Amino acid sequence: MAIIGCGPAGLLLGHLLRQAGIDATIVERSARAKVEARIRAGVLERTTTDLLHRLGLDARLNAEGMVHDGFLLVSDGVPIHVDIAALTGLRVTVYGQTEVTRDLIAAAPERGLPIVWEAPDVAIHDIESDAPFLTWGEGERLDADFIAGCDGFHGPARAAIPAALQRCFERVYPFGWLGILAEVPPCHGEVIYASHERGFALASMRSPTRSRYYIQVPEGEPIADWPDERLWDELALRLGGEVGARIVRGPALEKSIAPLRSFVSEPMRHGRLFLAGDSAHIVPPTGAKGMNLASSDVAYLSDALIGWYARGDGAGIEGYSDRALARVWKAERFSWYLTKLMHRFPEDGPFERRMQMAELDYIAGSEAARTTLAENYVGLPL
Ligand code: FAS
Ligand code: PHB
Repeated sequence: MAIIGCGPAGLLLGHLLRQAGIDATIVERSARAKVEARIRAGVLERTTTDLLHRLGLDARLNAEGMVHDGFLLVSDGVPIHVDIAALTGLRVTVYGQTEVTRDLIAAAPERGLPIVWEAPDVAIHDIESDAPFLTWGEGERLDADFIAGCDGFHGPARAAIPAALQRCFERVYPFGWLGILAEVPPCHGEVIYASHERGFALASMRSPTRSRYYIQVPEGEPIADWPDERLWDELALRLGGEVGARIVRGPALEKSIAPLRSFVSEPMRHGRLFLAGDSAHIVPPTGAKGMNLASSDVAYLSDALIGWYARGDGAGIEGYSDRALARVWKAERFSWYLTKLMHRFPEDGPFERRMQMAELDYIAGSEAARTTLAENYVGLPL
């Protein structure tokens, strides 16, 4: 098995296949230090934590992960608690994607999972044959039975599927998320999603002493316009009330703007090539689904490949794309819905704002509405 990309999708797939005794090699464009330094997702649904438990690579997750029973929606300063544990019997764990990646990379040598770092110009060959292969650098080649494109949104795998067979769906949002990571205690014990006249804000964390915050900013906003103090002021305004007043300020360890888009490329398989994770789909991070969708893709794909290698059963492989996409589209819907509910869109007027406020007011008063939110947030069943 040849895997392109050493993010959560590639690493989880590689470890699951190795655990089943299947040879797998990860080929990664970047240096290990760069991959391990990325600040990305923060909330793990059960799909991801179950895989880490199954792999026996959850020691640090169990020791340092923060299990949350719920999250908060704030509408113009008024909090709405969504008690996911009471509503679904399930919880989420706050444990940075950065840490998951580090744990999986650290375990690779002992699990017999080779990672080729800094592989330039990875190219995909003969995926319509039963002997596909990768090439890279100066004459490097990896022959495999299958290739998994776990190479993210900008990798080469998706482009290897013939355009005539590909269907892409995309919504680019007219704003991005300006994120800050700071060594300061969180302002609240749970993740907060705040809807405010001035725009969306999110309060999250990485540990009891390290916080992660975001605010919605117009697309193309220069980060130079956001010195730390201005960002802290805006966060206090948008989170509002007691929570905003409890924000502890500190210097940014990392500050960046991520664009937001919804994107799906169908199918997620062509011949001996499979797509998993961001190579096939992107969600706005509002629903905390990005990394967790990579996990569900990999759960399906590893089951399919194990069936093929162990029993010569091709049903899982044939059904992979449809099965993965059924869950992808439900996560796309939830992420799009929560993004539309919580953000201010430049084209929206007073009526649309009232619709958002009425929806939040309905959620505040309806256990059925909060249950719908909760069961999507904890992750739909595989
Ligand atoms: P990844 O992008 O993580 O990994 C792909 C890997 O492939 C990378 O290591 C890359 O270097 C490698 N690669 C690319 N091209 C290659 C080539 N040609 N040859 C070899 N290797 C190649 N999700 C959330 O749930 N919450 C968040 O807050 C959140 N914030 C995000 C912020 C940013 C800036 C970004 C970009 C994404 C964010 N996401 C978030 C989504 C993110 O977590 C992804 O869903 C997750 O990383 C998906 O994992 P992978 O599919 O493994 O892709
Ligand atoms: C984060 O902690 O980075 C985070 C949490 C929840 C989200 C997105 C990001 O929905």
